[in-house]
Amino acid sequence: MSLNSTPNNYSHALVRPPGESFVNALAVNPQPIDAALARSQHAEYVNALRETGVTIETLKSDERYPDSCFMQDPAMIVDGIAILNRMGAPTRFGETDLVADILRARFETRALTAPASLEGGDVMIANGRLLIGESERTNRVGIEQVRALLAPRGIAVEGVAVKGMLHLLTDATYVGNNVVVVWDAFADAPVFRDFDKVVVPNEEAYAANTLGIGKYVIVPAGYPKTNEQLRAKGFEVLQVPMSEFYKADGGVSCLSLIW
Ligand code: CIR
Repeated sequence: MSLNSTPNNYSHALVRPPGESFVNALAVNPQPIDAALARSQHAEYVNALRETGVTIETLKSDERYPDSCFMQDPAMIVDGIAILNRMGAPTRFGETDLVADILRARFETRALTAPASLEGGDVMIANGRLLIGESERTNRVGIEQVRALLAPRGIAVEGVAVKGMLHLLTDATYVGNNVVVVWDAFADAPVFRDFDKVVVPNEEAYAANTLGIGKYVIVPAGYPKTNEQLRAKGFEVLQVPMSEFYKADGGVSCLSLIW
């Protein structure tokens, strides 16, 4: 069976603008965050999403959860079912409940259970393959639970060791047409062998996190070498200012729960 056709045919995105508490978002190297600027950057992100033609549903900010604008993490939609993840970061635990009812109303759902941990930032759906990073946020039990859930549907899960970065998608994203955008240091990983690659140079490492929708790729603004390669492969590049989300270790894929 095919998990995803070529190009990435997404039609829906759920987003949640950052609240005031976004200034307290998790970060490996915390820097002062401007919440108002983050909100205006988020609005530009939503404009870019709109340009791709997806239907956008915007949820209310939730001050209890500083990181809850990163909608990619608490759930994932695979093969028409919604999997409710069990977050790896304790301060983000309640975020799954925030999206559970919305997803139950639209999808058949499954929930991961303790001691699993798994965040959507570790999940790459790519040309009929489902790669899941084993990272500080996603453990082997989480990967095994997804594997067991999807095996009856004929979907195989490939585990990928993730070291020195937050999530698998921090440094590699699938944009459709068999193209993976991958940070140079990670580009030779055997798991990417069969993909066509946009190799992101070290000085543009943040640009490895992208969001490919149809002929478009949403990217953080200011990374010309990556953009040039994407255009050479026929994609239309939509740039979004992301300085405040960068400070919170999040990128453009992280801001949407997409299907
Ligand atoms: C966190 O550490 O959980 C957030 N500050 C960043 C989450 C980024 N999400 C993603 O890559 N999918």
